[in-house]
Amino acid sequence: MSFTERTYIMIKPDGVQRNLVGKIIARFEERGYKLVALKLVHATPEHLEKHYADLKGKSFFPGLIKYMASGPVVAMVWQGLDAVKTGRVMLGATNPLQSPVGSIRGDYCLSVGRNICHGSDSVESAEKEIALWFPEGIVQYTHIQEPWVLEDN
Ligand code: DAT
Ligand code: MG
Repeated sequence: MSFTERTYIMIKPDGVQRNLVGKIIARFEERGYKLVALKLVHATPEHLEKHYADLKGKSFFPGLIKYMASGPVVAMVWQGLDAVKTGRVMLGATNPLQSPVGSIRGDYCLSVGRNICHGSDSVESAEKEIALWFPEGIVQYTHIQEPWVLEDN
């Protein structure tokens, strides 16, 4: 577990259309994570097929790509202690109906095919996803809250 672990978090087109961008960003800010990259992007199907390459062949894959390409997404990288695993806990389960209240999916959505957000499932996937969505690199800066959030950092 690293203080500087990074995860790729994405607000999907339904999250953008439903005006949930600010609320989702606020959860990561308030938890103590550091925003190190962010952009609004209308991704092509080809780009999304790379992002979801491990799901190619699943029956829902074509619908997933169509949904993800249907409007802009907010692509972000958040950094901090245990960012990958804790980020997934903050999102909730893949199926929103199985997501606890208090998680993002548990509070804001109902359907697996409209589950408003994405989070990397491992440090290795996070590295690949960050390279795919931010080939220009992430932003380096000192965040003034760090010593107030992380002990002995
Ligand atoms: P997660 O997004 O929780 O990492 P995943 O990587 O297994 O889940 O799947 C990626 C997305 O694909 C998921 O957020 C929604 C969609 N999806 C997964 N399983 C599905 C299913 N059984 N039916 C419809 N869409 C599904
Ligand atoms: Mg996944």
